[in-house]
Amino acid sequence: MSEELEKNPVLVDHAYTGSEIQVLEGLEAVRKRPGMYIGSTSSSGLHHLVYEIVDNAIDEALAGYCDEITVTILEGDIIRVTDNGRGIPVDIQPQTGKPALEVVYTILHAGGKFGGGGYKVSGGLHGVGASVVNALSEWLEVQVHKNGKIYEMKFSRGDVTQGMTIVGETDCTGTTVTFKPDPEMFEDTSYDYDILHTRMREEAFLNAGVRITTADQRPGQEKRDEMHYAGGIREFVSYLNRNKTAVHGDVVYMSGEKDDAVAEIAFQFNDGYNENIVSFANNVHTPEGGMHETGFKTALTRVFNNYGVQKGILKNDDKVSGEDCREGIACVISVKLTNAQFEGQTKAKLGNSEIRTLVDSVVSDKLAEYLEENPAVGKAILEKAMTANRAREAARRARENIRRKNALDGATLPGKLADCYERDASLTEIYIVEGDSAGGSAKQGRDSRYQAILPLWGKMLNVEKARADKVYGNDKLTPVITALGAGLGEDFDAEKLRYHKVIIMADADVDGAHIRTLLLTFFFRFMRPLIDKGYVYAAVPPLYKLVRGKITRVAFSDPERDQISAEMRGDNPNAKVDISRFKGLGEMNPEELWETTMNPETRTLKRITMADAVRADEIFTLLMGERVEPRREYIEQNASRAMNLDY
Ligand code: TSJ
Repeated sequence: MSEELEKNPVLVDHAYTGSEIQVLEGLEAVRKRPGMYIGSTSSSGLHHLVYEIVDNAIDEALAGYCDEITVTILEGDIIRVTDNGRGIPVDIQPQTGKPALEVVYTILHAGGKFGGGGYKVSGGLHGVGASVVNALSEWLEVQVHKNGKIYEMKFSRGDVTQGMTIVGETDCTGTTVTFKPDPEMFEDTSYDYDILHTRMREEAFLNAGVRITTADQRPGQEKRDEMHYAGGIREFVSYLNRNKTAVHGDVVYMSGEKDDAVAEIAFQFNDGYNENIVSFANNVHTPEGGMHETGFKTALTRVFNNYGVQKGILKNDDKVSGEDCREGIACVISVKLTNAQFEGQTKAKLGNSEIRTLVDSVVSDKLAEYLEENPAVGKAILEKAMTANRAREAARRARENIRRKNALDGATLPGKLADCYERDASLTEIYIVEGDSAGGSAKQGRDSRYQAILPLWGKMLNVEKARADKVYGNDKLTPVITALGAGLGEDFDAEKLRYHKVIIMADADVDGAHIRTLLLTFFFRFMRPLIDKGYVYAAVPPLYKLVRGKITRVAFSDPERDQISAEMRGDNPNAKVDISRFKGLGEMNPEELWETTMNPETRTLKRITMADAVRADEIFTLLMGERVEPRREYIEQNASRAMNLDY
């Protein structure tokens, strides 16, 4: 940042920032505590930089001046974002004596998403976040097409390296920002195209009519996707159901507003058993739900019960529960409001109670009306809820039977479990291991003070294709349930967990990925808090063993193998390093398994998170659902890499 600004932080009262007075700090603060501004400096923070920039282009679209946004990953993990809006203002601001463009990039606007305070709404604060991205970029360049001219400005780590310059003429308008995230600030600066693509697809659904293109131009991984959804969140719902069978033709859509807030809801039921509600507040995903989801759920249950009684489908005393009403729903809720309060550990839950009232009244009025006009839809959904109700009753009876037999309450631990001595769950780990031979090595190699081993063998139940009553009492899943000791489904109680690290250890091949997916599906559907609390991990076994004389080392990837091999050869180009591929966990002896995959000092664990429920559900459905073709495609495309559920 410029000398003068650093010594003399200014107060800008707006020009285009709306009414509030912004308290400004220097960009140094951003480099000192990046986590405060972008959440973290891990992969999620790195991707966040892109969202911050894109948000500004989206605001321009919401203001009605832009309908095309392109996000490109260039060679070297450089990001370019372009829009066809009016172009960031370039005129000199009276308060600072600087071009507005420079102010946007060099002055930190307080009140960002992570810095506390609220969140901007469409047409509100432009340029929020641009300075943060600038501060965290090794370099950043911006080009503005406006007034028939092309203006350019360049920065490095927040400092101006080229003041605003006219570099050409143009007959269009728009903004292009190109930046390279600073490797000094991020643990890893490589971008994941799928993550950006998924988030941009969300933005395209949430901002109907805006065409968003993502492109990967890194050599060897070129890709391009154009996303444009005139139907907005209706199309989002169709997308959620794309590999499923819908039980009614049309997506139901409702919207309403009160004061400054608007709510939009779209849903469609499929013939599956899962509930898939994806909610947003001001286009920010709220995976932990909040007031908008609560309002929706309460109203949905009430409307269907009233409707059922009124039409004589539900007899007087019969009631369907909220869960029954939501079985098989795919739903998107999008609310926009001023002063959104994000709560919860990850700020992923909407706290504004006025939104509950708004969503509740929109659903109460509009859904009741819709059902009057579309009785076939009402009947289809209600009958599904009644079936769900009967199945739930059956599951409850099955569960009680088992409970009576004492199988699920932890009193009898599974025979195959090699438990640890420590009783404090916060200190213990359980390795769930595929296959008896790997299980044997793990039992011998472990530290039995705090590591328990549960070998699994044989064919695992695919819970996606089974209703809850089949899961209770399944002989492959019962050992997992009893070993963890916390029950499942509605009865799951994380307080009772016997281990706070649940580590899935499977081979690094397609079969291993399959087992991992089956187990994760099970946790996802029946022990969701386990994933929400971050207790589930995947062990990362090495791929290669390198031996030179008495020295043995292992590598987890091809580049690492090559690097270690070079290191082991050292200055001696003729030295022979013997490289072999681990075919599976079962091949490793107990010491090797301990050293590479189980020793907390040297192992790598990958935490499984559910930040993107859409993406997880997509993979689960694809891999586990009825449709064979998309599953084959997915497996063919992804066979070589481990399943990645991180956002
Ligand atoms: F993040 C950012 F600031 F760098 C950025 C801003 C990045 C990208 C890709 C686009 C933008 C951006 C900003 N696109 N369009 C705008 N528009 C304005 O800033 C703008 C233009 C005209 C007027 C006006 O009142 O005439 C007002 C504004 C806020």
